[in-house]
Amino acid sequence: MEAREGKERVWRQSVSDPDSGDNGKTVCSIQDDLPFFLKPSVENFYTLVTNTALDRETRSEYNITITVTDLGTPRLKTQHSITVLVSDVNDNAPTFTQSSYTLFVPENNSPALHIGTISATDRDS
Ligand SMILES: [Ca+2]
Ligand SMILES: [Ca+2]
Ligand SMILES: [Ca+2]
Repeated sequence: MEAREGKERVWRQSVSDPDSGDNGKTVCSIQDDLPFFLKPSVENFYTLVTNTALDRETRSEYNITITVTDLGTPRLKTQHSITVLVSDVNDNAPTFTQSSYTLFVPENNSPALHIGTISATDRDS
């Protein structure tokens, strides 16, 4: 899902509370410092959705705590943790570790003489 623009569905879960009236009504929430939000779908179903593009090379793992609270008195709550792993997409071109190289070779060299080494890396996995 990396690099795709927002609104990606990550997870869907139903919650239930066997009590009646407000004692059985539920509200779900997650931490608000994450690039995800919980969208209510049909009754008692919530969908976890991304609200921005994710970048695996910046952050590849998110731990989300989902809290479900009822509206009774006193309010009762249950928490559930899920881990979201951002899978890799090939969105980085390989780069050389130096922008330019100058190598020296003596004249009258023998064939197959080792002149030097250059290297390149790729941020994708
Ligand atoms: Ca990326
Ligand atoms: Ca790449
Ligand atoms: Ca990537």
